[in-house]
Amino acid sequence: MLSKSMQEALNNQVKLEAASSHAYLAMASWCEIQPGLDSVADYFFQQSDEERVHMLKLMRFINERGGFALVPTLEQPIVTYKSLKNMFEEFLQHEIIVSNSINELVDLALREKDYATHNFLQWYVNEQIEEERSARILNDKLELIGEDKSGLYLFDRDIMSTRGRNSGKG
Ligand code: OFO
Repeated sequence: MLSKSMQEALNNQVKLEAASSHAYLAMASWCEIQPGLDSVADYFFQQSDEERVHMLKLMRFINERGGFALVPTLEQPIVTYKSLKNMFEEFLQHEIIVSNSINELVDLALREKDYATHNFLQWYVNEQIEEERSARILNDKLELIGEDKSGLYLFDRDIMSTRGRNSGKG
């Protein structure tokens, strides 16, 4: 059985995962209307779907453990970006926020001696290692490419192959 405080903290994480899904959907849509970024758009459509899976996994766990998973209200995310680089920086910052939030949850689970939730959260701990790593690699690539158009062409062409271990997980 979840404590009230753990239930509330997990529901906050549900909201953060939903907000991530929303933010990446907005990134996908923005990329789709930019010339030559079709694969980057696909990448963020998939990323958005993956975040929804993270949200659902949490919701099912909350309900299974005797709590009540709340469908959150969401604000409109950032919908336009001044550059692709700027958008990827936002992506990394967002993942860091999510990782910190997962760490807080793990900390709470330990303080409450809630080992079932602690065990459940390990999947998210591992997931965040991968997500941050992917976001960092993509940011580093864009840093190298700079304004080089052929580099950007290759970045778009190859981005789906960087999803690797992350894709389809849930
Ligand atoms: Fe839910 O993993 Fe990214 O945010």
